[in-house]
Amino acid sequence: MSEVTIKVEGMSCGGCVRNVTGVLKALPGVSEAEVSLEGASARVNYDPAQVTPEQLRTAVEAAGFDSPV
Ligand code: 9UX
Repeated sequence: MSEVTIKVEGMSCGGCVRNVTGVLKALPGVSEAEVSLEGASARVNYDPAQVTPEQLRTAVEAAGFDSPV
């Protein structure tokens, strides 16, 4: 299991935090996701054999937020 923190920009309220959390946790290989509104970021525990940080960022962006490297 690995841990990474990715940027998540464009969140405005707790609903966004829940949505991003759900999007991340729905990905195969993601065991935990803690999203911070104030920090504009997400700390994710994941299995690197199943998912990459790049795919985490892509999923966040598909949900309508920005996740720059
Ligand atoms: Mo809050 Mo976010 O009303 O997608 S849920 S701004």
